[in-house]
Amino acid sequence: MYTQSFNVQDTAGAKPVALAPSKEDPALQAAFDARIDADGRIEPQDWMPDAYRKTLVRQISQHAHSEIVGMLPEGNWISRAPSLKRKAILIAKVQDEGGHGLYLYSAAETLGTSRDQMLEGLHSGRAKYSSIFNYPTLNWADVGVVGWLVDGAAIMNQVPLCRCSYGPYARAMVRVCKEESFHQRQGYEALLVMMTGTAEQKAMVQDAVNRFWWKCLAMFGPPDADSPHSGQAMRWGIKRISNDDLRQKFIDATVPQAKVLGVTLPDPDLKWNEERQHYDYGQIDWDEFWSTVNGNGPCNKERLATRVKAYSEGEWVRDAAMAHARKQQERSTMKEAA
Ligand code: BYC
Repeated sequence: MYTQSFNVQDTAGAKPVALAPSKEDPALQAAFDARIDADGRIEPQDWMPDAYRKTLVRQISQHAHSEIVGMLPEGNWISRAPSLKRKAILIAKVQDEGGHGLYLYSAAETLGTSRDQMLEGLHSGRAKYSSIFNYPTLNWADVGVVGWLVDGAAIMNQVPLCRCSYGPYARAMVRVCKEESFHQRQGYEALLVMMTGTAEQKAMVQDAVNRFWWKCLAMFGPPDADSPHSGQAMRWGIKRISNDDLRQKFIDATVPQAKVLGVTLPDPDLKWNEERQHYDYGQIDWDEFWSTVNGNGPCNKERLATRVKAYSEGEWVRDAAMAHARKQQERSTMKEAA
Protein backbone atom coordinates (compact mmCIF):
# COMPACT_ATOMS: atom_id res chain seq x y z
CA MET A 1 0.00 0.00 0.00
CA TYR A 2 2.89 2.39 0.71
CA THR A 3 5.14 1.25 -2.12
CA GLN A 4 4.88 4.45 -4.11
CA SER A 5 8.48 4.07 -5.24
CA PHE A 6 7.40 4.62 -8.82
CA ASN A 7 9.32 7.86 -8.94
CA VAL A 8 12.66 6.16 -8.60
CA GLN A 9 14.39 4.23 -11.34
CA ASP A 10 15.59 0.94 -9.94
CA THR A 11 17.73 -1.76 -11.41
CA ALA A 12 14.75 -4.06 -12.03
CA GLY A 13 13.80 -1.62 -14.80
CA ALA A 14 10.51 -0.32 -13.37
CA LYS A 15 9.22 2.61 -15.39
CA PRO A 16 9.89 5.82 -13.44
CA VAL A 17 7.20 8.48 -13.25
CA ALA A 18 8.61 11.96 -13.80
CA LEU A 19 8.69 14.15 -10.72
CA ALA A 20 7.25 17.60 -11.19
CA PRO A 21 10.34 19.82 -11.66
CA SER A 22 10.70 21.98 -8.59
CA LYS A 23 12.49 25.01 -10.07
CA GLU A 24 11.18 28.34 -8.86
CA ASP A 25 7.88 29.40 -10.36
CA PRO A 26 5.76 32.07 -8.64
CA ALA A 27 2.44 30.65 -9.90
CA LEU A 28 3.25 27.10 -8.78
CA GLN A 29 4.60 28.41 -5.49
CA ALA A 30 1.37 30.34 -4.91
CA ALA A 31 -0.73 27.24 -5.64
CA PHE A 32 1.44 25.19 -3.26
CA ASP A 33 1.15 27.84 -0.50
CA ALA A 34 -2.61 28.02 -0.98
CA ARG A 35 -2.95 24.26 -0.63
CA ILE A 36 -0.82 24.27 2.54
CA ASP A 37 -2.85 27.18 3.95
CA ALA A 38 -6.07 25.28 3.24
CA ASP A 39 -4.62 22.29 5.12
CA GLY A 40 -4.60 20.20 1.91
CA ARG A 41 -2.30 17.32 1.04
CA ILE A 42 0.72 17.41 -1.26
CA GLU A 43 1.17 14.26 -3.34
CA PRO A 44 4.32 12.89 -5.07
CA GLN A 45 3.52 14.23 -8.57
CA ASP A 46 2.61 17.71 -7.30
CA TRP A 47 4.97 20.63 -7.68
CA MET A 48 6.74 21.41 -4.41
CA PRO A 49 9.61 23.74 -3.44
CA ASP A 50 13.02 22.11 -3.27
CA ALA A 51 13.38 22.97 0.41
CA TYR A 52 10.08 21.22 1.25
CA ARG A 53 11.24 18.09 -0.61
CA LYS A 54 14.65 18.21 1.13
CA THR A 55 13.12 18.61 4.58
CA LEU A 56 10.84 15.65 4.02
CA VAL A 57 13.60 13.40 2.72
CA ARG A 58 15.72 14.34 5.76
CA GLN A 59 12.97 13.75 8.30
CA ILE A 60 11.39 10.65 6.76
CA SER A 61 14.70 8.92 6.05
CA GLN A 62 15.96 9.66 9.58
CA HIS A 63 12.69 8.30 10.88
CA ALA A 64 13.13 5.13 8.76
CA HIS A 65 16.71 4.72 10.00
CA SER A 66 15.44 5.05 13.59
CA GLU A 67 12.99 2.23 13.03
CA ILE A 68 15.57 -0.23 11.72
CA VAL A 69 18.29 0.75 14.20
CA GLY A 70 15.57 0.62 16.88
CA MET A 71 15.18 -3.09 16.17
CA LEU A 72 18.66 -3.74 17.62
CA PRO A 73 18.39 -2.98 21.37
CA GLU A 74 15.24 -5.10 21.68
CA GLY A 75 16.34 -7.72 19.16
CA ASN A 76 19.16 -8.51 21.61
CA TRP A 77 16.55 -9.85 24.04
CA ILE A 78 14.58 -12.19 21.75
CA SER A 79 16.74 -15.18 22.66
CA ARG A 80 16.61 -14.30 26.37
CA ALA A 81 12.93 -13.45 26.84
CA PRO A 82 11.66 -14.99 30.10
CA SER A 83 8.81 -17.04 28.56
CA LEU A 84 7.50 -18.28 25.22
CA LYS A 85 4.69 -15.70 25.39
CA ARG A 86 7.12 -12.80 25.93
CA LYS A 87 9.37 -14.11 23.17
CA ALA A 88 6.46 -14.28 20.67
CA ILE A 89 5.36 -10.74 21.58
CA LEU A 90 8.89 -9.38 21.27
CA ILE A 91 9.48 -11.06 17.89
CA ALA A 92 6.22 -9.52 16.60
CA LYS A 93 7.18 -6.09 17.90
CA VAL A 94 10.69 -6.11 16.44
CA GLN A 95 9.27 -7.33 13.12
CA ASP A 96 6.76 -4.45 13.18
CA GLU A 97 9.64 -1.98 13.55
CA GLY A 98 11.26 -3.44 10.43
CA GLY A 99 7.92 -2.98 8.64
CA HIS A 100 7.76 0.66 9.77
CA GLY A 101 11.21 1.19 8.26
CA LEU A 102 9.94 -0.22 4.96
CA TYR A 103 6.82 2.00 4.82
CA LEU A 104 8.96 5.02 5.63
CA TYR A 105 11.72 4.30 3.08
CA SER A 106 8.95 3.81 0.49
CA ALA A 107 7.34 7.12 1.45
CA ALA A 108 10.71 8.90 1.17
CA GLU A 109 11.41 7.26 -2.22
CA THR A 110 8.35 9.02 -3.64
CA LEU A 111 10.35 12.24 -3.25
CA GLY A 112 12.97 11.06 -5.75
CA THR A 113 15.70 9.75 -3.42
CA SER A 114 16.50 6.06 -3.75
CA ARG A 115 16.66 3.67 -0.84
CA ASP A 116 20.32 2.98 -1.67
CA GLN A 117 21.11 6.69 -1.31
CA MET A 118 19.34 6.83 2.04
CA LEU A 119 21.07 3.71 3.34
CA GLU A 120 24.42 5.04 2.20
CA GLY A 121 23.72 8.12 4.38
CA LEU A 122 23.05 5.87 7.37
CA HIS A 123 26.00 3.54 6.84
CA SER A 124 28.49 6.36 6.33
CA GLY A 125 27.34 8.02 9.57
CA ARG A 126 26.13 11.17 7.76
CA ALA A 127 22.43 10.60 8.44
CA LYS A 128 20.98 10.81 11.91
CA TYR A 129 18.69 8.38 13.69
CA SER A 130 16.98 8.73 17.05
CA SER A 131 19.40 9.35 19.93
CA ILE A 132 17.53 6.87 22.15
CA PHE A 133 18.85 3.80 20.31
CA ASN A 134 22.43 4.55 21.28
CA TYR A 135 21.85 3.41 24.86
CA PRO A 136 22.14 -0.23 25.93
CA THR A 137 19.31 -2.53 27.07
CA LEU A 138 20.99 -4.15 30.06
CA ASN A 139 18.25 -6.45 31.36
CA TRP A 140 14.68 -7.63 30.76
CA ALA A 141 13.14 -4.64 32.57
CA ASP A 142 14.78 -2.41 29.94
CA VAL A 143 12.72 -4.15 27.25
CA GLY A 144 9.50 -3.31 29.12
CA VAL A 145 10.64 0.28 29.68
CA VAL A 146 11.52 0.69 25.98
CA GLY A 147 7.94 -0.38 25.15
CA TRP A 148 6.34 1.84 27.77
CA LEU A 149 8.46 4.98 27.49
CA VAL A 150 10.27 4.88 24.13
CA ASP A 151 7.25 3.70 22.17
CA GLY A 152 5.08 5.98 24.31
CA ALA A 153 7.23 8.97 23.31
CA ALA A 154 7.20 7.77 19.69
CA ILE A 155 3.38 7.68 19.62
CA MET A 156 3.13 11.15 21.12
CA ASN A 157 5.44 12.45 18.38
CA GLN A 158 3.91 10.42 15.55
CA VAL A 159 0.16 10.87 15.99
CA PRO A 160 0.35 14.50 14.79
CA LEU A 161 2.39 13.26 11.79
CA CYS A 162 -0.74 11.38 10.59
CA ARG A 163 -1.90 14.91 9.63
CA CYS A 164 1.38 15.83 7.92
CA SER A 165 0.89 17.78 4.69
CA TYR A 166 2.79 15.18 2.61
CA GLY A 167 0.32 12.41 1.71
CA PRO A 168 2.54 9.29 1.62
CA TYR A 169 4.16 10.13 4.99
CA ALA A 170 0.82 10.90 6.64
CA ARG A 171 -0.75 7.66 5.37
CA ALA A 172 2.23 5.56 6.46
CA MET A 173 1.99 7.04 9.95
CA VAL A 174 -1.60 5.83 10.46
CA ARG A 175 -0.59 2.20 10.50
CA VAL A 176 2.67 2.88 12.32
CA CYS A 177 0.77 4.59 15.15
CA LYS A 178 -1.69 1.71 15.53
CA GLU A 179 1.21 -0.72 15.88
CA GLU A 180 3.16 1.57 18.22
CA SER A 181 0.12 1.67 20.45
CA PHE A 182 0.28 -2.13 20.84
CA HIS A 183 4.02 -1.83 21.50
CA GLN A 184 3.49 0.68 24.26
CA ARG A 185 0.84 -1.44 25.96
CA GLN A 186 2.85 -4.66 25.81
CA GLY A 187 5.77 -2.87 27.49
CA TYR A 188 3.59 -1.41 30.20
CA GLU A 189 1.89 -4.75 30.83
CA ALA A 190 5.24 -6.55 31.10
CA LEU A 191 6.30 -3.99 33.72
CA LEU A 192 3.01 -4.30 35.65
CA VAL A 193 3.72 -8.04 35.94
CA MET A 194 7.29 -7.44 37.13
CA MET A 195 6.01 -4.98 39.73
CA THR A 196 3.95 -7.76 41.33
CA GLY A 197 7.13 -9.85 41.63
CA THR A 198 10.09 -9.94 44.01
CA ALA A 199 11.85 -6.92 45.50
CA GLU A 200 14.70 -7.60 43.07
CA GLN A 201 12.34 -7.47 40.07
CA LYS A 202 10.80 -4.21 41.29
CA ALA A 203 14.29 -2.74 41.72
CA MET A 204 15.15 -3.75 38.15
CA VAL A 205 12.12 -1.84 36.83
CA GLN A 206 12.99 1.26 38.88
CA ASP A 207 16.61 1.12 37.71
CA ALA A 208 15.52 0.85 34.05
CA VAL A 209 13.15 3.82 34.47
CA ASN A 210 15.98 5.83 36.07
CA ARG A 211 18.26 5.17 33.11
CA PHE A 212 15.69 5.79 30.34
CA TRP A 213 13.53 8.66 31.62
CA TRP A 214 15.74 11.63 30.69
CA LYS A 215 16.81 10.04 27.38
CA CYS A 216 13.14 9.65 26.42
CA LEU A 217 12.46 13.32 27.14
CA ALA A 218 15.34 14.24 24.81
CA MET A 219 13.83 12.10 21.99
CA PHE A 220 11.45 15.00 21.18
CA GLY A 221 14.42 17.04 19.99
CA PRO A 222 16.05 20.26 21.21
CA PRO A 223 14.00 23.00 22.95
CA ASP A 224 11.91 25.02 20.50
CA ALA A 225 14.26 28.00 20.82
CA ASP A 226 17.20 25.83 19.65
CA SER A 227 15.34 23.84 16.95
CA PRO A 228 16.47 25.16 13.56
CA HIS A 229 13.91 23.22 11.50
CA SER A 230 10.74 23.59 13.57
CA GLY A 231 9.53 27.01 12.36
CA GLN A 232 9.55 26.15 8.67
CA ALA A 233 8.35 22.56 9.24
CA MET A 234 5.34 23.91 11.18
CA ARG A 235 4.64 26.50 8.48
CA TRP A 236 4.58 23.68 5.90
CA GLY A 237 2.30 21.50 8.03
CA ILE A 238 4.96 18.77 8.33
CA LYS A 239 5.25 19.17 12.09
CA ARG A 240 1.96 20.07 13.81
CA ILE A 241 3.06 20.34 17.43
CA SER A 242 6.41 21.74 18.61
CA ASN A 243 9.18 19.70 20.29
CA ASP A 244 8.56 21.31 23.72
CA ASP A 245 4.77 20.96 23.54
CA LEU A 246 5.03 17.27 22.64
CA ARG A 247 7.53 16.73 25.47
CA GLN A 248 5.10 18.36 27.91
CA LYS A 249 2.18 16.24 26.64
CA PHE A 250 4.30 13.11 27.11
CA ILE A 251 5.25 14.05 30.68
CA ASP A 252 1.66 14.90 31.60
CA ALA A 253 0.42 11.57 30.22
CA THR A 254 3.20 9.49 31.79
CA VAL A 255 3.18 10.71 35.41
CA PRO A 256 -0.16 9.03 36.25
CA GLN A 257 0.97 5.82 34.51
CA ALA A 258 4.12 5.80 36.67
CA LYS A 259 1.91 6.13 39.79
CA VAL A 260 -0.20 3.12 38.78
CA LEU A 261 2.97 1.14 38.06
CA GLY A 262 4.48 2.12 41.42
CA VAL A 263 7.73 3.64 40.15
CA THR A 264 9.29 7.03 40.81
CA LEU A 265 10.28 9.22 37.88
CA PRO A 266 13.87 10.35 38.58
CA ASP A 267 13.27 14.11 38.66
CA PRO A 268 13.05 15.96 41.99
CA ASP A 269 11.64 19.00 40.15
CA LEU A 270 8.71 17.09 38.69
CA LYS A 271 5.56 18.59 40.19
CA TRP A 272 2.06 19.65 39.15
CA ASN A 273 1.73 23.34 38.36
CA GLU A 274 -1.85 24.38 39.10
CA GLU A 275 -1.53 27.62 37.20
CA ARG A 276 -0.14 26.06 34.00
CA GLN A 277 -2.23 22.89 34.38
CA HIS A 278 0.92 20.92 33.47
CA TYR A 279 3.79 19.21 35.28
CA ASP A 280 6.94 21.29 35.75
CA TYR A 281 10.12 19.32 35.20
CA GLY A 282 13.89 19.62 35.62
CA GLN A 283 16.76 20.33 33.23
CA ILE A 284 17.52 17.91 30.40
CA ASP A 285 21.24 17.37 29.82
CA TRP A 286 21.49 18.73 26.26
CA ASP A 287 25.28 18.41 26.15
CA GLU A 288 24.92 14.68 26.66
CA PHE A 289 22.15 14.57 23.99
CA TRP A 290 24.28 16.33 21.36
CA SER A 291 27.29 14.22 22.17
CA THR A 292 25.17 11.11 21.54
CA VAL A 293 23.56 12.53 18.38
CA ASN A 294 27.04 13.37 17.09
CA GLY A 295 28.24 9.79 17.37
CA ASN A 296 29.69 9.58 20.88
CA GLY A 297 26.95 7.82 22.84
CA PRO A 298 27.63 4.47 24.53
CA CYS A 299 26.41 2.32 21.60
CA ASN A 300 26.70 4.47 18.42
CA LYS A 301 29.63 2.54 16.99
CA GLU A 302 28.15 -0.85 17.81
CA ARG A 303 24.74 0.03 16.30
CA LEU A 304 26.22 1.31 13.05
CA ALA A 305 28.60 -1.64 12.72
CA THR A 306 25.69 -4.07 13.21
CA ARG A 307 23.62 -2.34 10.50
CA VAL A 308 26.52 -2.28 8.03
CA LYS A 309 27.23 -5.97 8.69
CA ALA A 310 23.55 -6.92 8.20
CA TYR A 311 23.48 -4.93 4.94
CA SER A 312 26.59 -6.52 3.49
CA GLU A 313 25.64 -10.03 4.61
CA GLY A 314 22.19 -9.51 3.07
CA GLU A 315 23.59 -8.66 -0.35
CA TRP A 316 22.93 -12.13 -1.75
CA VAL A 317 19.26 -11.88 -0.71
CA ARG A 318 18.85 -8.56 -2.53
CA ASP A 319 20.66 -9.97 -5.58
CA ALA A 320 18.40 -13.04 -5.61
CA ALA A 321 15.25 -10.88 -5.29
CA MET A 322 16.39 -8.68 -8.19
CA ALA A 323 17.23 -11.73 -10.34
CA HIS A 324 13.77 -13.14 -9.58
CA ALA A 325 12.09 -9.83 -10.47
CA ARG A 326 14.03 -9.66 -13.76
CA LYS A 327 13.01 -13.23 -14.62
CA GLN A 328 9.34 -12.47 -13.89
CA GLN A 329 9.53 -9.37 -16.04
CA GLU A 330 11.16 -11.25 -18.95
CA ARG A 331 8.46 -13.91 -18.72
CA SER A 332 5.64 -11.38 -18.82
CA THR A 333 7.29 -9.52 -21.74
CA MET A 334 7.56 -12.84 -23.65
CA LYS A 335 3.91 -13.61 -22.89
CA GLU A 336 2.80 -10.19 -24.14
CA ALA A 337 4.85 -10.64 -27.33
CA ALA A 338 3.43 -14.14 -28.02
N1 BYC B 1 17.81 12.07 17.88
O1 BYC B 1 15.36 21.32 14.37
P1 BYC B 1 15.10 20.00 15.01
C1 BYC B 1 10.69 4.95 17.19
C2 BYC B 1 18.27 16.40 15.23
S1 BYC B 1 11.56 5.74 16.02
C3 BYC B 1 18.69 12.37 16.91
O2 BYC B 1 14.15 19.98 16.15
P2 BYC B 1 13.33 18.41 13.39
C4 BYC B 1 10.88 3.55 17.51
C5 BYC B 1 17.45 16.74 13.98
O3 BYC B 1 17.40 15.63 13.11
C6 BYC B 1 11.62 7.43 16.65
N2 BYC B 1 18.68 13.57 16.25
O4 BYC B 1 14.75 18.92 13.89
C7 BYC B 1 11.56 2.70 16.66
C8 BYC B 1 18.23 17.91 13.44
O5 BYC B 1 19.43 17.47 12.82
P3 BYC B 1 19.70 17.60 11.19
C9 BYC B 1 12.03 8.38 15.60
C10 BYC B 1 17.74 14.46 16.65
O6 BYC B 1 13.58 17.41 12.34
C11 BYC B 1 11.82 1.38 17.03
C12 BYC B 1 18.67 18.63 14.71
O7 BYC B 1 18.64 17.67 15.75
N3 BYC B 1 10.93 9.31 15.34
O8 BYC B 1 9.98 5.64 17.79
O9 BYC B 1 12.42 19.54 13.07
C13 BYC B 1 11.42 0.93 18.30
C14 BYC B 1 17.80 19.80 15.08
O10 BYC B 1 16.50 19.39 15.54
C15 BYC B 1 16.80 14.17 17.63
C16 BYC B 1 10.98 10.15 14.33
O11 BYC B 1 11.96 10.21 13.59
C17 BYC B 1 16.87 12.93 18.27
N4 BYC B 1 16.03 12.57 19.28
O12 BYC B 1 12.72 17.67 14.68
C18 BYC B 1 10.73 1.78 19.16
C19 BYC B 1 9.75 11.02 14.12
N5 BYC B 1 15.99 15.26 17.77
O13 BYC B 1 18.66 16.72 10.53
C20 BYC B 1 10.44 3.09 18.76
C21 BYC B 1 9.87 11.95 12.95
C22 BYC B 1 16.43 16.18 16.89
O14 BYC B 1 19.52 19.04 10.86
N6 BYC B 1 10.80 13.02 13.21
N7 BYC B 1 17.48 15.70 16.22
O15 BYC B 1 21.09 17.08 11.00
C23 BYC B 1 10.47 14.16 13.86
O16 BYC B 1 9.37 14.34 14.35
C24 BYC B 1 11.53 15.24 13.93
O17 BYC B 1 12.51 14.99 12.94
C25 BYC B 1 12.19 15.39 15.33
C26 BYC B 1 13.28 16.48 15.20
C27 BYC B 1 11.17 15.84 16.34
C28 BYC B 1 12.86 14.10 15.77
